[in-house]
Amino acid sequence: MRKTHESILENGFLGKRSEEVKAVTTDGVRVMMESALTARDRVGVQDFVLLENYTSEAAFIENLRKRFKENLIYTYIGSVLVSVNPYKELEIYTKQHMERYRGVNFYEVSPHIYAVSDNSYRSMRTERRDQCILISGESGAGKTEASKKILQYYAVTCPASEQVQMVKDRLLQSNPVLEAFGNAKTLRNDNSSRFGKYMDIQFDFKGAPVGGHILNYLLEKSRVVHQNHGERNFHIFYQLIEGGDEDLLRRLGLERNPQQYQYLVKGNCPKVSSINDRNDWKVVRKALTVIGFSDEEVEELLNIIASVLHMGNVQFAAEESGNSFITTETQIKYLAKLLGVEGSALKEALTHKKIIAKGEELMSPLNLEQAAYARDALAKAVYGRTFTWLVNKINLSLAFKDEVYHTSRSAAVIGLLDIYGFEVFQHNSFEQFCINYCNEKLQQLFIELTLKSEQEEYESEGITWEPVQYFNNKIICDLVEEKFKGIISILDEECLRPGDASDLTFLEKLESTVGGHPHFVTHKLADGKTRKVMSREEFRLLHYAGEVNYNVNGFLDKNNDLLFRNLKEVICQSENNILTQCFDREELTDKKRPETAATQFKNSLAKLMEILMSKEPSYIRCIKPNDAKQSGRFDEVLIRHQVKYLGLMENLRVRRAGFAYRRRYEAFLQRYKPLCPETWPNWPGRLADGVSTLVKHLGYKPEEYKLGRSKIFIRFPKTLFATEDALEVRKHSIATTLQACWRGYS
Ligand code: AOV
Ligand code: MG
Repeated sequence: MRKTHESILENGFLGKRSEEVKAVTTDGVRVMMESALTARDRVGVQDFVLLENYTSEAAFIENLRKRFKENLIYTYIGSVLVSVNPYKELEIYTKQHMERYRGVNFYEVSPHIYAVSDNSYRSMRTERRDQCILISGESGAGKTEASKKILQYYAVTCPASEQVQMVKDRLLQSNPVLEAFGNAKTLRNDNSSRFGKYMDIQFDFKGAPVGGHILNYLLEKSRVVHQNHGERNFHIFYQLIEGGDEDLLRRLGLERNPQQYQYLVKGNCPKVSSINDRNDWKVVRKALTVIGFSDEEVEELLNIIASVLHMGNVQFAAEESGNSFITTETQIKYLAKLLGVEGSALKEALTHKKIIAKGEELMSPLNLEQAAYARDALAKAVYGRTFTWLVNKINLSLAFKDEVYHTSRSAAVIGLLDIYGFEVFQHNSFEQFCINYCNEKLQQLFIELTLKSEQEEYESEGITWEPVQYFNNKIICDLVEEKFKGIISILDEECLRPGDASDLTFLEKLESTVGGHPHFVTHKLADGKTRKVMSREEFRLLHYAGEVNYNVNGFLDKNNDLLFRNLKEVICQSENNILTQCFDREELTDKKRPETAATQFKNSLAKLMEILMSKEPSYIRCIKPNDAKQSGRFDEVLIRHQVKYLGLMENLRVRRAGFAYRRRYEAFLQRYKPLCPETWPNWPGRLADGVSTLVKHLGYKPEEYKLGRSKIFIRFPKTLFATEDALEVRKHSIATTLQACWRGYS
């Protein structure tokens, strides 16, 4: 109780942190105001809501800059956490910090990712409602680091038995494994997530984490066979080569030099100063054991990883007829051994395609280009499916089973969403198209759940206020995903169309179908002339976060994502247990055409949105301070751009116009009714009248609250804190009375 008051005086409403203010006495109000002002001058306010000039973007940026300079990377907009990547290790993630945030009211302590984590946790516990934490921001802004910090917070602060400790360890250790196989160095981020990840942490009735489940989204498989200049393949390849011991490498037929492997040399970037592959290998190897991989499984997994490297080194030459043949026998030998398949069958499948003519099966030879294509398709399929297997395997190890109640349902979950951020490169392809579309969807969800719903709520509750204008990106989501006329539908149509369909016919169809859309641009101008700055192979989307030119080259292929049937047949025969699980023989007899990659992605995102909508959301909006991955550099132009597209100013205006806290009448009355003799133990009349009586009794002033149709809206957090304190006092006095009675009896 005392602690609460002191911290309210020291912190929240004056916008300063306890450790930043030296001369504060709780009874010396004048002293406090003065030091608060100087502190605020230096470190800014900890909630943008407290900015005097809250509609000014310049004031917003200035506040961010002040705080960034003081290493205060977190700031609130109400309950939304804005985080600026510091690009250096800060001493703010210790166990002591975690303890400081545990069980404390959101506004009482300085902004921190732990406050958001704790707030979600407590809402889950007290309201028994599933939560989710949505982390967004562009590539390199700090989403993945944020999600790891949250997980660590739960692992350290939640109660644990021996059984729970094992779950915590597994949850934590799933990260290095998934990052090894699913992250890579890009030009934007040395540890860029190349897959989307949504993880449910499941809690039991006591609030202990008892299980977890991961959903993964579209891995960027093309990286397995090609990397742009300055980028790398997935970390695991370099980790294995740098860190694997001599015996292991000998068994896998690998040399300790990434430059030996065609699939690793494309980006010409074997070493990254911020990455220690050898150490990371040790971490990953240990993590696999903690998660519960047997030695055999690890061996089979590494066989597959090594086989991909050997695949990349398979070379072809052409006979006079143009038919290709394999020139690298050693590679085939290793491949046959590692994949557990017939060498000759593999060789044939890499250089031929099975066709069925007049009911008869024929092997048609492939030319050089086709053979290389088949090889790369195999490498991508093997790696991609192994990644999915890995996620499933981790899920099995995290699965919650209640031995007592024989149920796999936990009491409640907290979901963490960490996807690939919005990205723009010199050359953008199908992968960037999917990644940026995913970010559009997430922004749409943010708008639906905060800006739009907040305004709608005021309306439906009959609370008067000024509407705020904001850009709704639904129009771009529709452009991409609408049935029959969206870009994905048109792409699928071209993929299914027999005959002369190609990437360029796809582009032509786009022009004729969505050419007039305000967020779509190609080299063609409306008057038939051409736009010189754009290539004839590109279309441009005006995304919420900026313009991106997409080169259509490879769109059809990547969307079709087909593997020649005879290659599939060979891999289905594999003696490697992981591969037999990944390549099911039933697939060979299944006549139905599988869904295209983009449609699968679209459907899985739609499902994800449903999952997120069903939970109570919290938001972390990550900002990248500069493009050089450097600490201490605050690039104003870049930051202003992000503040704009993340809609932070609109967010602030909606928030400022609104109320800090709202609760349904029944929940509010249920909790606070002991504080008023007229509502205790039960209020017989209308709920709204009960709440009105209660707050009048508590001395709420008219400007502090409003009563809507079904909810009470409280403008300032301090009003609520005072009420919470009163409740504490009341509980305490009841307990003391009970104890006295008890003593009287005994
Ligand atoms: P991202 O997840 O948002 O990008 P990361 O979380 O991987 O970005 O952050 C990029 C890098 O920034 C990390 O590797 C760290 O070096 C640094 N960093 C981020 N947050 C912090 C922090 N709180 N403290 C210290 N360093 C940090 V992407 O996955 O590319 O969209 O797709
Ligand atoms: Mg990431």
